[in-house]
Amino acid sequence: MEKLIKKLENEERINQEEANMLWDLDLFTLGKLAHKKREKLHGKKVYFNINRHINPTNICADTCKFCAFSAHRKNPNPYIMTHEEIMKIVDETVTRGTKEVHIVSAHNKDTSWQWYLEIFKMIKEKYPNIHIKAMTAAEIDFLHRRFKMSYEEVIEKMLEYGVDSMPGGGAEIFDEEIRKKICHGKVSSENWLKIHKLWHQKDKQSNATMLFGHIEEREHRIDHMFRLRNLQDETGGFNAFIPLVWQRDNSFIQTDKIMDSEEILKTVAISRLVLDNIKNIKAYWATMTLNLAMVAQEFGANDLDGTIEKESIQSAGGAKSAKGTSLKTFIDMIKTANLIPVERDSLYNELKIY
Ligand code: V47
Repeated sequence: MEKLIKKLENEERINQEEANMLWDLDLFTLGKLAHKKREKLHGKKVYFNINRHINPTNICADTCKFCAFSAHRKNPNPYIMTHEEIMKIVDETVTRGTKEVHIVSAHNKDTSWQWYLEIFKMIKEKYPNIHIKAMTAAEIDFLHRRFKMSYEEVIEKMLEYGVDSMPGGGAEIFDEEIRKKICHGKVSSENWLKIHKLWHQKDKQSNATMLFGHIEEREHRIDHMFRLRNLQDETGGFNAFIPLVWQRDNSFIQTDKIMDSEEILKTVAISRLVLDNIKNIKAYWATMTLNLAMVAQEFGANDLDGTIEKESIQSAGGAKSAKGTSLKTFIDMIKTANLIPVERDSLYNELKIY
């Protein structure tokens, strides 16, 4: 273990076997190593953005067992927004200073591919400066399967219709056995990675998530991180890694395992140490609570995500994030921790240091 710690202190790259050994370190040793790396990259800065989440439909052809947002089974309120309703939300949020709309839909068979993509064109025509982060690899795969379009064609259309960057959703856990149990039929791990690679090859950027705390084991998280690190070596297109803590209410997964804060922080810290080629680790406050996301800033993370305004996916699973948070809350919490609040744009350019 001492050899491994030395290796990390010297910022040498670690292999998968070594990464799996890191779980045996106590939280504070691990946290110290990750924090050192985080400080080297970002100093005392904590990044966030002012954004709005929009989920145009919750009617889903897929049946992911971990999901409480989909209207497929447990959520009793199926909906699909009209483009006018979406535009009204965008008009309102722009007046409040939003700089990014993060648009993620369920996989709705009763729509056309135009319904999905024209949302972006409509927003871009009216607000060319608003960053559109939209279309998870899972949605791209759904349009490909439903409308017999190749991944390349869907991506061309996304570019034509105004998508600026891709969110990291749909990655879940790459291990094929676990994936089969929690989201059988959804985009495969191989295709999730392929879609992001195609997007990066267009000189575009994206994020990568990992859903954890359900039925996966620690080694599956490490495997997930290594598949991302390998692709990032090839393309360099990932902006941020986002470990999403699974919210368990209203779900079809049977497990008594509870993810405690120590395990969440260890996962964040290990991701900072393994993903030496992804600059930002996002402690997504909606799945961690704002308090733990702030603690995570001292265990390797350097970002909180955004103000969100309305959050529907994690809050359906029990998170207290339905109404987003305020800029003032972010600034107060970051300053109280003796860290520096930095508002960023969607691609991590600094906009304002508070
Ligand atoms: O892929 C679904 C996850 C993701 C639950 O790229 C759940 O900046 C926890 O990807 N508990 C969608 N997670 C959200 C997402 C995201 C969020 C914030 C920022 C970015 C970004 C991306 O939400 C899905 C799935 O993994 N999810 N249900 C749940 N019960």
